[in-house]
Amino acid sequence: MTRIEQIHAREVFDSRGRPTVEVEIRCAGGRTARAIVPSGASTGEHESVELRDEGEARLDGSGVTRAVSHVRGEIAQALQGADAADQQQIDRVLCELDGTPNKSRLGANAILGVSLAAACAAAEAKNIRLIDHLRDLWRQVPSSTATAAADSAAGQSPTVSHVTPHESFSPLGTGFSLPLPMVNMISGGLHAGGNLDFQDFLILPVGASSYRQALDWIITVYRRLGTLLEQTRRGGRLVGDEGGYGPILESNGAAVEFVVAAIEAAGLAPGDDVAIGLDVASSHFYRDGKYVLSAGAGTELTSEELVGLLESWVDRWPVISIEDGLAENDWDGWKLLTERLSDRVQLIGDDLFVTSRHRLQRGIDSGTANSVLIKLNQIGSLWETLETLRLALDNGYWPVVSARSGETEDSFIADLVVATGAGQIKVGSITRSERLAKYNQLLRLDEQLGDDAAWYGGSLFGRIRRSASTWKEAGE
Ligand code: 2PG
Ligand code: MG
Repeated sequence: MTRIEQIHAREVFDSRGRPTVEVEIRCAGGRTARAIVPSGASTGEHESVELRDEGEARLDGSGVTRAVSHVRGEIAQALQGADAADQQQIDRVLCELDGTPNKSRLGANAILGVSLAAACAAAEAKNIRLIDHLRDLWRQVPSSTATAAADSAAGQSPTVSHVTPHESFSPLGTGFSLPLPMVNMISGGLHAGGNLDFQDFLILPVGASSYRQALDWIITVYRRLGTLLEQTRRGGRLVGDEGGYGPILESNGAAVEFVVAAIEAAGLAPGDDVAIGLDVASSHFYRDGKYVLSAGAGTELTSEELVGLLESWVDRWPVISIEDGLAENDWDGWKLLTERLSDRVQLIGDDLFVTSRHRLQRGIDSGTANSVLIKLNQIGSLWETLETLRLALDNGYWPVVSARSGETEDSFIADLVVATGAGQIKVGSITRSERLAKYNQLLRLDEQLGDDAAWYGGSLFGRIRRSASTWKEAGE
């Protein structure tokens, strides 16, 4: 019943009105399912390649008709009759057919669309929930040591690491769990029209006792923040690509102050109830070895100075998570950041690792970062994404499953994060339907799974979770 009978693709549009790939797969027996591929704006240079119709006048070359025709042609032919439930084999065929290390021939958007639609179609054909099928797949993913040994046998990067530089929360990855959401409140960088350099100022409801309570808190903080920003009269309620506010403020730090004030205005305790996260997305303002900040008076910082700035923020505010604090190729800067802050902060590599297990392995071997952002379209297939997730958990790195700034109504990652028990999700703000598609699906799963799904909340941060009094004292 899971034998693939037909693969179809079409061009649809994402939340920024940019074309993207939708794939529909029909299995024997007639069950059909589809998936839509997301797209980033602050993309890392090591990401898999999203194929666009560059050079064409239509939609300024942003169309994806070439990727779509690859699905309808070569890919459909290669996978005719394949077993949609055998994800590893499907993704292997896709990667081999493409034949490049970064999926640039057929396009990672074409490949991922097929990869995800296969998983959805297999669930349909088996007549089970997507989440149950994803759990079946997750259980099939070998330990990272076995995968590395297979690489080595195939003559590829034979690194087998036994280093455990950080310790994440051990129940992660072992059963269904509802993720702690990390939610964008204020947007800057490439996602908003304001003046802030840092891309995301987020909140993590670490003290919430359930997923639903976490959402209630987030929505309340978001509303209070809107009221506070409106009073500034400088782009107050205007929003960025992910629905976070995109104001003009006097400095990047002022954004954190507003978020802390909004948490308090919501009647919650900064640090104990709701902690702060940042996505610095620093690769986009890294030029010639310097971090060039333009908010406020503007300044240029060395890696060490930027680490010092971030450390001062961690002392001053309840910052528990920092993503891409340093740029994608600044491994030395990252090392310093890790040495200085990994005991107190979740340090997420996004552009740094691009969901590649090879880049993550380099991070593990060199003791860099302690967390990895997991974005399906960075690597471009479901099976490879699961392998990276496995590698992260095997080595004590916190995984954070993430959407892209260009999203759609597809809620696949909500099922993925619960099925793998990865622990955290980052989907953007709490407004706009392409974001709510995921939050609402998590509400459904929460209800359906009941006691079968764990809620770890902030306890997954273990020893790095500090109480409000700790950061207040340190900042004084
Ligand atoms: C990020 C993502 C999502 P983009 O940097 O983490 O916020 O942005 O999809 O533009 O890369
Ligand atoms: Mg990022």
